[in-house]
Order: sequence, then C-alpha cells, then structure tokens
Amino acid sequence: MSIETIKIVPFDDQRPGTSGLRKSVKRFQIPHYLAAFVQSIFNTVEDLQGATLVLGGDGRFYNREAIKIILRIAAANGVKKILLGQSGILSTPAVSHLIRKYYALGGIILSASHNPGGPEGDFGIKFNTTQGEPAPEHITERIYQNSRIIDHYKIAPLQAIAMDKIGEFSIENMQVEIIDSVSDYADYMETLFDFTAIRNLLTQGDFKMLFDAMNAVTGPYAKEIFQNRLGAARNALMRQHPLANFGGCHPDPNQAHAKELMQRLYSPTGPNFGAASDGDGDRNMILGNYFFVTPSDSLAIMAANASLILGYREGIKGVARSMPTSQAVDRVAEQLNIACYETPTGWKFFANLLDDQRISLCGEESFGTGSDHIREKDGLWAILFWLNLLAIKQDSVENIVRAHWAKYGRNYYTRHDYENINSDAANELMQALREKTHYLVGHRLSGQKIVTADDFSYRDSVDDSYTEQQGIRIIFENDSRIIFRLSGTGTKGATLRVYIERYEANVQKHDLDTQKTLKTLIAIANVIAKISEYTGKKRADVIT
Ligand code: G16
Repeated sequence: MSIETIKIVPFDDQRPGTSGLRKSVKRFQIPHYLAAFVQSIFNTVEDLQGATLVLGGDGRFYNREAIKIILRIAAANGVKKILLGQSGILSTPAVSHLIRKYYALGGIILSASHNPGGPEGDFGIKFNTTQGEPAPEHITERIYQNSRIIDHYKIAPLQAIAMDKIGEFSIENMQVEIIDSVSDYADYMETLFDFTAIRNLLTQGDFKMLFDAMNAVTGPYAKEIFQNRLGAARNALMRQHPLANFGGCHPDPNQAHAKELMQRLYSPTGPNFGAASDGDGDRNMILGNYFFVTPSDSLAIMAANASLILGYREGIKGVARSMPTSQAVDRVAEQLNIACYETPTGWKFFANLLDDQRISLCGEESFGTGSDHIREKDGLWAILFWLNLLAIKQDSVENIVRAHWAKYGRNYYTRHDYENINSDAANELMQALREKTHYLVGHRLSGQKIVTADDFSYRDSVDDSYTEQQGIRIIFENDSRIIFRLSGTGTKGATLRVYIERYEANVQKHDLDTQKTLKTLIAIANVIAKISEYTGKKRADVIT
C-alpha cells in the first residue's frame, strides 16, 4: 500500500448546519478543504475498519471531483467496500434506503439540497448513520470538534476512476461497486404503493400529471417510476435531465422557484396533478389544477388517509412535525388517538422517534414529508402517496383537501423569508425577541391574548438529548402562532424565516386568500421583531 499522509492546517468553519456541511463550491475547492472534513468524519465514526459505505450525490457541479477524493480517502482509512451510484448519482432518499437494505455502516451524500448549483453555487456533504438517518447532533458536533484540530489526512494515490459503468474495481484493498442508482429505490416503492391502481389512473381516462424534476437528481428516478413502471405520458415530465448547475434554476420545489410548473397547473387545460422535487430529491411540492397544497396540510391529509395505502394498512403508530410546521396534523392525531410529537427543525430529530417505532409519518413545512420506510424525507414517495390516494378516491386534489378542511378545520399558513441579511443584525433581532418573550405572555395584541412566548427547546423522549434555541414562538389563545427562526441551510449572510398560522374551523371561511387572512398576524410579526429596522427590507424576499 502506498498511502500518503498529507499534513494540513485545520479549517475553522466546518460546523455542520441543519443538514450537513454546506458552503459555496469555491470554498469546497480550496485545497484540502473537502479532504479535511471527510477525514474528520472517518476519525469520528466508529467501526470504520472493514465497513461498507454508500456514496453518491445529486450530480451538482463538483460531485464527480468530490467522489474521486472521497474514494481515495476511504481506501486509505480501511473502508472495505463502497456502494457508489452510477455516475456518482444517488438521491438522498435512495442513499438512506441503500444503507438499510445492504446493512451498510452509513453513507456520504453530496448535496446542498435546494441551494443553487454550478461553479458559483453551493456544494454540501452529509453523513448518514447505520439506520440511514442524518447523523445526530452529538456526532456532527464530534466531527466539527475533530475538524478544528485535525492536522493530517490519509489518501490513496491518484488513479483513474471509472464511475459511469455498472461494475466493480478496487482502490488498494477497498472494493468499489458501481450500482444502478434507481432500481433498488424503485423496487422498494412498488412494495409501499398500489402500482396497478396508479397505472390505471395514469393510463385510463383523461387524468394528466406533470412532474418537474428541476434539472436535479430525481429525473432518472421519475422516468423509471412514472413512465417505465406506471405508464405516465411522455410529456408528464419536465426538466427531467440532471444538470450540474440545475439549468441555472434554484432547485427548491415551491411556488416561487417552480414558476413554469405553477403556470401550467394554473390553467383551464392544465394537468390534474402537479408535483416537483428538489436538488437531492427529498423535498416535494403537491399541486392540483389551480390548487396548491401546503406541506403542512399534505402531512395532515396523509396521516388521515394512511390506512388506505398499501404500506400503511396496519395503521400508523404516531406522527411528528417540526415546530414551525402548522398544527394541522395535530388535529388528525387527536382524532386517530395517536401520539403527535413536535420536534425542532431538521429531519435528524425524527430519527429516534422512527427507530423507536413511536411514529410512522412525519413532515416539515419546508416541503418535506416521509415515513418509517427510510430515515430521510422522500420527495417521490410523497408524490406516489398522493397519486395512490387520487387513484383510490377518484377525486381531485382540491376536493380531497377541501373535504379534509371541512372535517378538521383549516390551518391558514404562510412563511416569509428575508434572505441574505447581515448576520449580526439577524442575531441581534433574535436576541431582542428572546428578551421580549419574558414579558409577552398575558398581553393582548389585536385583541388576541398571548398564551406562550418562548425560545423552543426540545428533550428527545428516546435518548433524553436536549436542544435549545430552536426558534421563538408566540402563541395566541386561539391557536394562532408566529414563529421566528434563522435558517440553518443558507450560505450567504443569514436568512430570517417568519412562520405564520391561523386556525379556522368555519367551513364558510375556508376560501379566503391566505396572505389577506393572515394580514394582522404578519403585521404583528413585523412590529414585534422590528423586521424592517434590522433587515432594511420592507418585504420578504420569498413568500410561500
Ligand atoms: C434541511 C433539513 C430539513 C429542514 C430544512 C430547514 O432540508 O433536512 O429537515 O426542515 O433543512 O431548512 P432551514 O434551516 O433553511 O429552514 P434540506 O432539504 O435542505 O436538506
């Protein structure tokens, strides 16, 4: 073996955020930057010697270069085998599934998720553990602490790496198996959903669907699942070819960034069903003709209907949502008489609840829904769930949502994002709010009494781990909420997220404009947090 040891000076900015280490591509291209972080992962993870790991990414710029470096470092650190997606491509949900299916020690996912790609865009790396879940905070913190003191990494010599053809080769003593990126995942989906019913929906009658892969990782998965296995029409997919810069788009499946999809759905001749997923395939957006389903409602509707779906026929054990996600699913859980957990933002906080079989479904307002089938949120899974539901109910997306509201009430919901603001100003805004929470309880604002004002903290009921400062909550006596939080996934300055929610039981009032009906709460949020003063912005940059 001719393993080299490369001496380095540690980097001081490798603390993982909400979902792994995300930085600009340019930062990752600095010599030794990626290698140092990968070595910190390997220094931290136990039982690495002789282990199998899964490796792949969303195909963004720098994916292939990063894979070549990671393979050489893995070989030098005693990894026995790497399962690598063909051409370096694997969606985040597919990695989670492969780790579980092949009993791997863990996996490395290369993605900055919904952040833009290309040489001027972002790159990212995250480590998932044995159950296929994002590494919990105590592991990411150990990786970070290691990254501050690391003074060398080990690497196998440079060699040609053929990652485009299914097959096997070795680097030193490590075996690399190039696997089909799609088939294991697609096979798994067939066990969870009634593909015959969905195929009938898509091929008989005049039902039309349109899926926007946003030139990101899910294109090949969508082609195999929707077209090859389910018979969707040739024109049912848009932007299905993965591109290193996502065609210059922001691969975030929401109303602001999937504009063409929105336009095509908001048309009298538009499809009955529309959907999109993000850079690495874990997020989803669900649309009907002239109709947008909020991610929070989507979770609630899934929970209410899960027992109709093949993989969940036995019923669901419990549900969980991140704190800023609307409380729509809480009402379903109450009716089903199952537990409902409220966790901090970040999929990793669901992992213990899933592993301990306390919950079957979980979701987040940030366009993420998933279940105990893997340990990541799963965009195509959510879309298949909806298609399966449409096939069973033989009704429109809009009617299904309206019937749900009629039964449970409607949680009007919006999120206002103030992007790329000065980090110091953002932290000052949050600190000022934190101080205000001490005297807000009991006060009335626009006639509504505040019953809770705090900075959300969470104690994990499975392993007793504790997390604090997870977002300022202002909750009113009528269940309305205003939540303030700083994003943990951005790479430029800070992003302030303001989440606003109001519950409406009266079915006669389920057809109001969301922004208008939440106007008073939005105004209160601006005043309490002095948003314009701190950010210099009069309006949010993105409203979803
Ligand atoms: C990541 C996490 C999600 C989380 C989201 C929040 O999503 O995986 O669990 O909800 O970040 O983002 P922020 O901190 O910016 O609000 P993704 O899709 O970027 O991996």
